[in-house]
This record gives sequence, C-alpha cells and structure tokens, in this order.
Amino acid sequence: MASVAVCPGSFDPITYGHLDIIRRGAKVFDTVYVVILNNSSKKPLFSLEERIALIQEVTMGIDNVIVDSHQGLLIDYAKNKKASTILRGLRAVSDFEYEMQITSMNRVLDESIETFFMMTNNQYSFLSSSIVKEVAKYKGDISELVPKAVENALIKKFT
Ligand code: COD
Repeated sequence: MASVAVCPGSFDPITYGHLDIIRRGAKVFDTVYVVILNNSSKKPLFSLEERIALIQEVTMGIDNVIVDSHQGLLIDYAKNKKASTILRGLRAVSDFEYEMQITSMNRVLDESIETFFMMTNNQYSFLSSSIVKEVAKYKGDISELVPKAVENALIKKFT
C-alpha cells in the first residue's frame, strides 16, 4: 500500500528549514501533503493564498508533494487523505514540549495516525519563519534562509 504522510504547518512563510523536511520526507513517503492549517496562537503575515503559492513554487520539482490547506483539525485532514503519518521537524529541545503536546492531543483524537519527527539539518537548526520575518522587516540579508521567491515576497511585504 502506498505510504501517505501529512506535513502540517503555518508556513508563514516557508523557509529552507521547512523545505529540507519536505524534501527528505518526500524520499521516505510515496506522497507528502504539505498542508497549511490555522495555528490559533499565530497571526500570519502572508494570506493563505500567498503561502500556498510560495510553497507550490518552491516545491515545484518534487513530484510526490501536494500543497493544500485545511480549516479544521489536522487529524481530520490526515484521516480524509488516508495518511498513516504526520511528519514534523524538530530543531532544539525548545521545540520538544510543544511538539509533545500536539502529538499527544492528536493521538487522543486518533491513535492510528503516528507522528514522525525529523531532526533539522544542522545548518537550519536556528531557523524559523518568525526570525526570517524579523530580519526582513529591518532589511537584513535573508538570502541564505529562504528561497528567492520567498525573499522577494518578504521584501515586497516590508516595502
Ligand atoms: N528545521 C526543521 N524543521 C523546522 C524548521 C527548521 N528550521 N522550522 C520549522 N520546522 C518545522 C516545525 O518544527 C514544524 O514541524 C513544521 O516545520 C511547521 O512549522 P510551522 O512553525 O510553520 O508550523 P506550526 O508549528 O505553527 O504548525 C502548527 C499547526 C498549524 C500544525 C497546528 O497548530 C495545527 O495542527 N493546527 C490545526 C488545528 C489542530 O488540529 N489542532 C490540534 C492539535 S493540538
């Protein structure tokens, strides 16, 4: 049976850290749904449509990646796509508590769907969408942190 994973996030905007997890996940699973969901503790800078377009552009060469969005629970989306796995990235110990909380909650909602974690690539261990937005806001160089399309979109946002 084909393996299906869901890689969920806010992706506001997608960074090289996210992209690394998506690329590596796409080598492990037959299909990876990259899905934008609502994180109620975050207020996005980019609209849903802008975030989808950016992810589509930077994942264009990865054939088994599908970009999508969902306005509800992650676990319902995963069930609907018949996914066996939720794929998340882990950077530092600071991610652990939050990830454990949402993984446990998702397991209460449906214990048949497993969450797999991939350790960040060392070079992206400090990288987050928030830090990129902060640097872009004050006109710092973000070319090593995000793909060109995202860099241009951020420059436009803060001009
Ligand atoms: N290196 C490796 N991984 C990274 C890096 C990096 N540099 N940066 C980010 N990541 C990983 C994150 O650890 C995460 O796994 C993924 O990429 C996405 O990160 P974000 O920050 O874009 O997304 P989040 O954490 O805001 O996503 C949270 C969700 C939107 C998935 C969550 O809020 C959710 O599931 N919402 C839907 C409602 C729901 O089902 N809630 C119940 C669960 S409690």
